[in-house]
Amino acid sequence: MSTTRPRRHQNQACLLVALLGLAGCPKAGAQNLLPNPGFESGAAQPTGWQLTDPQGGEWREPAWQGKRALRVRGDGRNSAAWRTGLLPMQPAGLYRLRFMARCEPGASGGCAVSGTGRVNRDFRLSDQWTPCSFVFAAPSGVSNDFVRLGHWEVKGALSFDDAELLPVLAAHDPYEEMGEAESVRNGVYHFQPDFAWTGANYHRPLWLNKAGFNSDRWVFSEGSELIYRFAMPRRLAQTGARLRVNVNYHVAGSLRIEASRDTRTWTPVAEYDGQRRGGQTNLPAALFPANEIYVRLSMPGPGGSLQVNAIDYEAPLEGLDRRADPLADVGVGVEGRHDLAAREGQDVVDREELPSDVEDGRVRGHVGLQKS
Ligand SMILES: [Ca+2]
Repeated sequence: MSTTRPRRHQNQACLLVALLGLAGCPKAGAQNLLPNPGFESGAAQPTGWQLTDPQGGEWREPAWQGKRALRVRGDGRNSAAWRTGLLPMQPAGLYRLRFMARCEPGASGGCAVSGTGRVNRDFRLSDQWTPCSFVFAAPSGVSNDFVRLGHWEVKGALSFDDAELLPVLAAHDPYEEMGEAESVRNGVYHFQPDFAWTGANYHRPLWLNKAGFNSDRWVFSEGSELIYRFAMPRRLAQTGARLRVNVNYHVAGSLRIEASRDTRTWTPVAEYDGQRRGGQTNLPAALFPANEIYVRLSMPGPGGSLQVNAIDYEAPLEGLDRRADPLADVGVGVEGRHDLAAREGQDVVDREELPSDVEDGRVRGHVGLQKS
């Protein structure tokens, strides 16, 4: 295994340069989609931002930069936020929300909340100004949403300054044809996402996103639907598959799990609810062998409310030489939804590479996230 490692990393570096070239020459920077992001403009109120509760905060000094910052305040039992109007976000687009935040002296409990109307991430803050950031996928079919910065059940005050919302490109490792949370080990493909990662609800296999998200779990309500597409490296066939889903929180309703080879015909796989909070199931054998499998999670009927914090998938692959490092020399590209080259002409001004790793007999994918 160790002999393949230097070659892989060298290839990776070359390809990255090529892809950055395709993306065009960086300009001064991509446009921050947030209004008045330093919170310095305005008369009685910061231009472009308003409080959800007029008593829930202030616009005042001290600031991280400039003179003013946004502040929210609570009694330990309530919540409040500053929010923008509707912003022109692309359906299914990837975005990074970044801001500076801190607890004011004496604040305790609760957490900072941040995100849009449909995607949230909590942050625990200290009394020092700290950069906070995460990347998320906007839901499909939603072209406008607001951004909010606030608190949940904090006793005391939190401050925010210098906020930024930028479109992001996801560059998957084209040699491994896998992204974050994907791996092949001993001839078996695994997808084991940790939704607390930098990219929140985004992973390469995510194909349709019509659900809410909070910090590290999907939030399902009436009409929510997720589809993951599991297409294997080198278009290898899956000879079977096993799915594990966990409902970490349940108020009402049920979660329906189905599988498909083509998104037209769906086969029931499982249904989970308050009594049966998830489990591990083999997908129907009639679906295999298959080059790609779609898995749909949806909520039938009205009035449902539940959350899902685990969606693990594994599939044995046909024709892999298990004696070798299984995917060390893959060189065939597979189209991804956020393929960097497919969005040629967009500006790349920054790059964050998340760790990739190679172990004996195991290749783990990674994804780089880039501002555009
Ligand atoms: Ca400021």
